[in-house]
Amino acid sequence: MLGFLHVRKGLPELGVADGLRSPQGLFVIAVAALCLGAGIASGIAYNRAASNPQGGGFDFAPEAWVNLTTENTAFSPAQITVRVNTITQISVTNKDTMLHTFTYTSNGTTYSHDLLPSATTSFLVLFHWTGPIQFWCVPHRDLGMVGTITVSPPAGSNKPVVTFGSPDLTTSPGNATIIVSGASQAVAPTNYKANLQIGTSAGTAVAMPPTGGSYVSIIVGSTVYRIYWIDVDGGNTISAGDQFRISGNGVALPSGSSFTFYLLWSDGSAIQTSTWNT
Ligand SMILES: [Cu+2]
Repeated sequence: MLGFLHVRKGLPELGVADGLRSPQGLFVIAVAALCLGAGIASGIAYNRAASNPQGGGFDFAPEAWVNLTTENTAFSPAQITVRVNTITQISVTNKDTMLHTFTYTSNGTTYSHDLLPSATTSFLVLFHWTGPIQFWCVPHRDLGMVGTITVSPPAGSNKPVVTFGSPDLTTSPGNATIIVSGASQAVAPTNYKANLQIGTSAGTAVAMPPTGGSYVSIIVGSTVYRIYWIDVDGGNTISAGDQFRISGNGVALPSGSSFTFYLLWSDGSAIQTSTWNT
């Protein structure tokens, strides 16, 4: 034990404050407690010492992975989702020739990771409460180099109750627009799946698109359909007032058909349906 301590003695001691800002190559975990309601702040960061043959480390591994790039002074994607209570490795590949940072504030503590040019920087995050967290690049925040982490509920739990208004075939002629009239909780769209049935033929459920205005394709029979999510309030979650739009693959829905749109939870269980005839 004395020998162990002696070996350690020559190493620089990194305190918590040092760990909050990680230079390239240092693997940092940010254990952040986020409480939206009360705004209670707490956050700690540790240096992962697994690459150090002496001393302590972390006897756990990431359970989920999120990859981003920075290119042309922008994060891509700018909207990412991290599940609550899930150790998640975020890896950011900086394709620019300039330094960027991945910086966010959780409960009053700011965590910042330097992203060296032409390199990939990884760090671990763990959030205990759901909600959105903004992130940005320190040098380029004013240029709009910002993004959002959505901390989402665990799969298969806290399934929201979602209600639909009557399907609307006139707002977007040739398409069906389904307005979300209520949602018991606002969660990221990737927690949902969607499916479509035409007549008696159903497609295969797919995850909803992660960003407002984008769509997923569902094949029913041999025909491709699109399901758009329109994030009316820009909240990055499916919430009351948002819309689903079902269309053909760049064309109008076929006439003389009966449609059913299924909104499903991430485990495939049913949440809400809407039916209409063209
Ligand atoms: Cu930058």
